[in-house]
Amino acid sequence: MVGFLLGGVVGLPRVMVQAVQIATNDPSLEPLAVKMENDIKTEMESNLASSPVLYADAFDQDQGWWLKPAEKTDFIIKEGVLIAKSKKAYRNTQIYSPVNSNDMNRWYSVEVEVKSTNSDTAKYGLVFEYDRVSDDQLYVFNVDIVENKVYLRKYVDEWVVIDKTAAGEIGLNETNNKLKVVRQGRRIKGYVNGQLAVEAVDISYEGGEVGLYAGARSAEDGFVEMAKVEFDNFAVRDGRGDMNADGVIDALDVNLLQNWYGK
Ligand SMILES: [Ca+2]
Repeated sequence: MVGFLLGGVVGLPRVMVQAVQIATNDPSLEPLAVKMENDIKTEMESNLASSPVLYADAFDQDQGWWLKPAEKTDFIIKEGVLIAKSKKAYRNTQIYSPVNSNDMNRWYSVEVEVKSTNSDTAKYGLVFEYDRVSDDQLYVFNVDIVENKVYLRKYVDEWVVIDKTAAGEIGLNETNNKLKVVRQGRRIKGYVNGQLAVEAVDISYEGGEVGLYAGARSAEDGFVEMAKVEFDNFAVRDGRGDMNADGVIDALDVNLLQNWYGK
């Protein structure tokens, strides 16, 4: 009976799904609702750590990375790492992987190891949900070494800071840091070396391409111009299979999760 009810709501308008959610107050359905909520909480705590790897890259060879054209920026894959270069003040280098998150229902994670190799003045991080065609949507999760801060930003006609925090324990020159973005429905979380740094509820985009970010600071402000940043062990995990109670993602799961995370 319960299975039939769940299957029956797939594809119905949102208002109908919400009506069914109200109906979970029915005592006969309560155990399922509790089980789903527990599963959701378990998944939230896991931060997709055990989800299957959709794409992994140790940069032993070029698997199809591409540079968003920008003056005085470049990258090279050699000796097992990807090296991003930015040779002009405020030029940010964006390098995209072959992965697009469009199909993952905003339920995935992106992680990488990164270090600056010629100064402590670089910015570096991850880009996600970039739209190559319109070129006007993009999230950036990055460490700013000069400011000693961690940022979560998005581009909607202009740059908007969604969340920021003090950087905490960050390895400086020649020291690897592990960065990770977790997208769970409406929620975005950014981790530095396993510690939650920034968090927000934001669904500006449906999905998009994921990749790497590096930037140089202004020489006029007293910082060196050129940033050289080294990335390794990039991975994207697909969390969709873990997110629901019955092993099959459907419209009810998505709505429950989005509502739960939106609170
Ligand atoms: Ca490597």
